[in-house]
Amino acid sequence: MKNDIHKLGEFADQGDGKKVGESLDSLLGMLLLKIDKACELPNLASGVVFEGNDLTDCYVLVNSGQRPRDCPKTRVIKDDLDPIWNEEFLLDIPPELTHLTLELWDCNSDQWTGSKRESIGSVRLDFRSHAGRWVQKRAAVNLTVPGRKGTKPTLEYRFFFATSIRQLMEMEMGSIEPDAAPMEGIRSVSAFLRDGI
Ligand SMILES: [Ca+2]
Repeated sequence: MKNDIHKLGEFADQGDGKKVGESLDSLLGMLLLKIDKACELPNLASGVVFEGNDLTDCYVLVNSGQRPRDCPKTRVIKDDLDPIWNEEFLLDIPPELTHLTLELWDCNSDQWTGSKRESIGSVRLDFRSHAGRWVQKRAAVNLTVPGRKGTKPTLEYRFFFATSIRQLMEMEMGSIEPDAAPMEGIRSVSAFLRDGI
């Protein structure tokens, strides 16, 4: 998919309007996902011998059914119950995929004992009903551990699901997030169309 877009960018750079036009409506499934932040997370680091400033070290894993080690993930934010990531992902979406699961994990690698990571909870991301536009969400986290009293843990993210290259281009040209499209190919095509086929 990313190769197709790259090729399209090359057609645009070569000034080949016919090939650009033919490729615009070719079908694809591509998701731009930006994981902004989480709020009010439970503290999975508490209860050990030394508490001090040791808090949950959270990262988010984007699960589309692959093995965990193949899934994209954010960096770990250490000792923070309101972590901010602001990380972007560009994902090829196979036709049979109905949703993604955003999994929140506590990375325990700084502790002396215990398992390497511990589940905090998850959020289901249904992207198919929102094709062709930016969607911004603040979703309740389905916790797998007890929450802190009086808190409602949330995960904030935004996404754009494109089912055609034309949609990707419209996103690029009318983007609310100018930095959210790390695709040179699309930029070339956009510039090409602005100058006229
Ligand atoms: Ca910690």
